[in-house]
Amino acid sequence: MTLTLSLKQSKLRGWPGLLEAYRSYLPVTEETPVVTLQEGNTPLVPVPSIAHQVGREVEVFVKSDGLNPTGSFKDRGMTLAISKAKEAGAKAVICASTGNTSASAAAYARRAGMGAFVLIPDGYVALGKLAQALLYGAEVLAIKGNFDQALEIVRDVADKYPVTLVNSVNPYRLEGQKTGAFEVVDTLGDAPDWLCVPVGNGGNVTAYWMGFCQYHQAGKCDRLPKMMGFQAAGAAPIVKGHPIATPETVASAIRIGNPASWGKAVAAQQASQGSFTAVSDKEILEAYRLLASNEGIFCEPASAASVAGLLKVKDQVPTGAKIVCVLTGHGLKDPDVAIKHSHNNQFQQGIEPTVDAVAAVMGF
Ligand code: AN7
Repeated sequence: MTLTLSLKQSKLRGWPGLLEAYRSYLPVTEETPVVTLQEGNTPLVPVPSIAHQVGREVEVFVKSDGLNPTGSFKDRGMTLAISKAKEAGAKAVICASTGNTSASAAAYARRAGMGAFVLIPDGYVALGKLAQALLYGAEVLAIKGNFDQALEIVRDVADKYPVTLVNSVNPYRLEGQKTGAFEVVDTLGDAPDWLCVPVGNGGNVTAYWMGFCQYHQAGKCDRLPKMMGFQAAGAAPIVKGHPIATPETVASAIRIGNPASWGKAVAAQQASQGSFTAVSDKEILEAYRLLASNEGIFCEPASAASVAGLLKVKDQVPTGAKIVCVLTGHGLKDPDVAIKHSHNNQFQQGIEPTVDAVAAVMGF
């Protein structure tokens, strides 16, 4: 009787969220209030059609981080950043964002009973992300400028006023995000050969590397992966080696010209003997459609840069390699791009509401 009850209870409780699951690897104490939406524990899904395109008997998986509570990997860092802000007595947080950070900051701040201010580039945030920030109850400030300008402003505001900055320059963000690497190793039993990741501010590529190194030191994996970072060609400051004043790409999440974690991202790439490569919007959209129509996986355009990148540099892949591509955000974040860039012959409108008319269009 007691046993049945406790089993039932543990099933009901389920996954506890990242701070409890990886407590001993994270900078938390008994005093830290845990602000969680039970983020993390996202699936690592095989994508055989992508592996087939690469060839060489490789295995390719995608880390579906769009299945986090607010639909992106940002929740991994936000659970820790907001918990630590609450522990320190913060009443409000602020961030600049291309969309996902604002959605995540808003959700976790409100859950912690704090105010959330988010600065976004006016007109360049995907619809789903804007909808989230508004409904979660953030103060949304759209500036007539791009993400890089918004980040400069929030850094200054957080210096001058009593509000905590939760962009990835806040060290707790990357500490939380490194759990993505822990989960990959926990699932595969070791690190992969390659970790492919889209790069905007360079925070995630840095955090994954931190996670793999920490797990390696703890004896949880025998090897370390090459970190393969991919930027959109119109927003590729790291690849080009200089800031881009007016970044442009269909992948609005990574429309960033002056990455906050530039130096750390390059250090991770060098230490892991990986690389940074640019992918065109056309290549991003091809991978985006391929993942959806061949694998049933709907990610946002920026996330597809990881798969587009893998396909672009597939000639460098060692035979039999295990590769993980991080899909950082959910496809529903950006319905406009999905509708605009699906194949238009798939959507037939104005059909008469009769069986005969429908059957005729179906080709019967
Ligand atoms: C889906 O939300 O910068 O290289 O303000 O939303 O760690 O910046 C988002 C970045 C990749 C790039 N994929 O990660 C923001 C923001 C998605 C993203 C990135 C972002 P970083």
